[in-house]
Amino acid sequence: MLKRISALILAGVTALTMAGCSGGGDGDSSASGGSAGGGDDKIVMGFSQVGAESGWRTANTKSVQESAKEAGIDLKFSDAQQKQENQIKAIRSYIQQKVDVIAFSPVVESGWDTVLKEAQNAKIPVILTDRAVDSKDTSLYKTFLGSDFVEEGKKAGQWLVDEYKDSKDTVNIVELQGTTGSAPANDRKAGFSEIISADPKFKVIASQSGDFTRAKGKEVMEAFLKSNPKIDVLYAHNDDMGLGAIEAIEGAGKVPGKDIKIITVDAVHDGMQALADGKINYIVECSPLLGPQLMDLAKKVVKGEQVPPRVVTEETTFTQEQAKEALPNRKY
Ligand code: GYE
Repeated sequence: MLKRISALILAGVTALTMAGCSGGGDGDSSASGGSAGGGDDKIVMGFSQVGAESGWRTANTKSVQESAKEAGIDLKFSDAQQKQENQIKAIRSYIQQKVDVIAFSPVVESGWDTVLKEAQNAKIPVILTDRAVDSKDTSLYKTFLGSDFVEEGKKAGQWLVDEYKDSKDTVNIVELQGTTGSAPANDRKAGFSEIISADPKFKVIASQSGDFTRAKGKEVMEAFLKSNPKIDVLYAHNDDMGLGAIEAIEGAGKVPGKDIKIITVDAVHDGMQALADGKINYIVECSPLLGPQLMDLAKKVVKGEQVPPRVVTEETTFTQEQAKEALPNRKY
């Protein structure tokens, strides 16, 4: 008798347990499981891009958009046309839309504290990509992913020091700076200057912004050529300005790469082509392919996981010979 009762109880408990287990999962499981774990919980990222000023930027935008798709992240993208006020507007609209994470590439370094505070108050994590901000309060963003621009400037300066190591003559340098107030313009100038200032034969005789564009690079180089009869070297903070300057140099009847040596930064396709053709002498690489790392960081940040405060991109440099070899396999 007792045996029968306990057997019945056991059977009941088992049945209940099974019912409990299968509650949401049996029969209907695909329906209920589908709605709980499906598309609804996709991470939404608001991304504010600087603009479309250069080949680098175009490659960077493509990398971000493609990687978001691959990572299953819903990307809201806006182009600020090189204007800080447009970026601030975009970030405010992402806050209003309650996105899961905001990423942006700040056009200039200063003036971000207020809007970053607003994102922090709304508990939306922020990731800086490509360019830095000068905010003292580093808790305003989770991490900064991008190149070491000071290092890039130093590499450019070092090439020059090596190239002219056997000469005692003065080397007249003109510099085309990137967008005024931007991290890459500030840092590429500082790194370069630090290296070349060790030898007084190097003289920067003119330095002006070409806003990272080809058109401006050409325009400013034309002015440099008019007011400076002897220019030995051009240091351009990106390939596009260098390419614009090449047009100006050729227009003035001089041979780029020979009469005037040219160093640039980025290593985008058109720059590498000009390097392989002998019109540029040296390029310091700056990788625009930040998308995959950005998406990984975004996933971690949204989950509340710790991420390193600074993620530096790995980069190299190219001589004319190296450009010829690398060109066929270049993705951008
Ligand atoms: O070098 C330039 C672009 O911020 C690293 O911006 C980037 C720079 C890049 O316009 O071509």
